[in-house]
Amino acid sequence: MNGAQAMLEWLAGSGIRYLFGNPGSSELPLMDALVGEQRLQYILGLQEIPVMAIADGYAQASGGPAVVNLHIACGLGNAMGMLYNAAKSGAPLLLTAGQHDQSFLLTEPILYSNLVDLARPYVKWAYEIRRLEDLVRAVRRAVKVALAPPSGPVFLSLPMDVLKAEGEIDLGGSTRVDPRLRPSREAVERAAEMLRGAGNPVFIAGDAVARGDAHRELARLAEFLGAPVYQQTVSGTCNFPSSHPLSLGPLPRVQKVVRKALDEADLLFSVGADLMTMSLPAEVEPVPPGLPIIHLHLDPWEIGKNYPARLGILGDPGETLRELLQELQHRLPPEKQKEAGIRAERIRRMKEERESALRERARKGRDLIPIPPLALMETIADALPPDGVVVDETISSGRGLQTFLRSEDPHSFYGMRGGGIGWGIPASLGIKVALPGRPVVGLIGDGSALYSIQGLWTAARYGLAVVWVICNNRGYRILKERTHALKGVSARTGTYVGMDLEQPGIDFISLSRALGVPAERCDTLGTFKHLFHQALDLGGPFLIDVQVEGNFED
Ligand SMILES: Cc1ncc(C[n+]2csc(CCOP(=O)(O)OP(=O)(O)O)c2C)c(N)n1
Repeated sequence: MNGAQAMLEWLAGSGIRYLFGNPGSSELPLMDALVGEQRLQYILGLQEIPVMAIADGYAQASGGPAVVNLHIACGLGNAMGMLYNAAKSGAPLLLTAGQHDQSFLLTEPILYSNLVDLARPYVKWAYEIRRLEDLVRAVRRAVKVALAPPSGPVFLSLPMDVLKAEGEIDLGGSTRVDPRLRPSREAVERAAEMLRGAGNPVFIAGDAVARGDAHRELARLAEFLGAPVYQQTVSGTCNFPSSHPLSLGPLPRVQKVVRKALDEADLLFSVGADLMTMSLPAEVEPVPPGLPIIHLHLDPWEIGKNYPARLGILGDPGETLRELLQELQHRLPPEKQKEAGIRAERIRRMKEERESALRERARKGRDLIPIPPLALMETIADALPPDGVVVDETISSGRGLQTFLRSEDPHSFYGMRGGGIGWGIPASLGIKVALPGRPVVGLIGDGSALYSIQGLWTAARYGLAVVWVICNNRGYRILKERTHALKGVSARTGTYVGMDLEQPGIDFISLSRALGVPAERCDTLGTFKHLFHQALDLGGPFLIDVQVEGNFED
């Protein structure tokens, strides 16, 4: 066996079924070893942005690990933005890149760089394998580290001489670390005592809830205490079922809105959440000063990161919430249980009022041309099959989406945590590979789509039935809105430099068809509904270019 064959043998033997990549000459021993390999399918992306984001989507939706192979310095360089996104979402993935033969490195051959240094800021562990004897140990360790909580990408550089070297190789097994960490008895008792004393507790659910499959446990505790549940700002998954009567949806990245949501709380329970990712600084602090916080997370970095946690608990959300509920069931006196019931009823009514007000706003736009994005979001949410999976890179068009969506299970929604656009088209492909039985719909801004449009070809090549809805406002509306808010020259003149995608306009239909994906354009919600249903039934990839309103309200 040579190094490349040993690596594939180990991966296949550990149950890994896909290798996502884009090759170059330093990866050729690996490409050669893939010939005839039945257990591992190579999925080709036409540039490293799509490759990395496909792998990120796959890692998140499958639980990982995703395995990626890229081409040396510039291949890795192209992937950095999406590697950043994957690191932010804690995607368990093994990123590899070929390296030149080690005897050659000092001469600085073409495309050479120190790959470990390049990858290091965004991975949990980075290493260049120097000897064939170390290969299996390094791969096994890398996969273990990627999966162990807090999960995330790892990097291995694979010099060509190691991939080509031959020898006796003991493949051994693999190590998986059980992540279901339980907190101490004392921590559970203290948390129960704080929650018991609260008159107005508010919960924020983070991605660790969905990852740990703890919706049910969180719902039970929220019901028992009559606490509203918000999802963290910039959620990567569905952290709490949207139809639950205590679900008040995701917190927006707007400090003053978050502050309003938390102002009346007397206790904040952050369950597996990041407190809190914002886009721009603001004068208002989103968390009221002095608000007592219980912060539960599997990642110690997140606990008390920005706001002091009166009680920080390292633990698995599901395991901890189960114990906490048991403890509270012993402690909560009947009058407190009654108060919880009254609070729950108030929250349920508030949720209903908010939803019907938003539906009313959407309803007013249903017949307008161009389509107001809010009306489009309502239509999509209502037309989505119950087992549908939404991948969201709508940027400004998606406001209201999560209020309309009936996202029930952790896999029903995926959003971009990192903020590097170009993620949505390819991420939806990786999610489809991981969840082949579920309808996957990618909602993508026209600007974002163009960073990784080659991803469409991969869908056509491998028959991945994703439906993409391009929210086409012919520009970078979010940037226009934010420039406008500066109240400078743009706001006075209505001129926004570098934010229009017109003259020439971009023909998404030709672009999509050229890459092998059928596509149609529509201007009305009626046509959209028709096309959307057809696309969902097609059994192959499809792209709908929806012309939406590009102007924005002051
Ligand atoms: C890799 C990367 N480059 C640039 C940006 C800056 N950026 C943020 S949003 C945006 C425009 C998004 O346009 P579109 O997808 O059409 O959504 P819209 O704002 O029109 O809703 C840009 C360029 C970014 N976030 N990431």
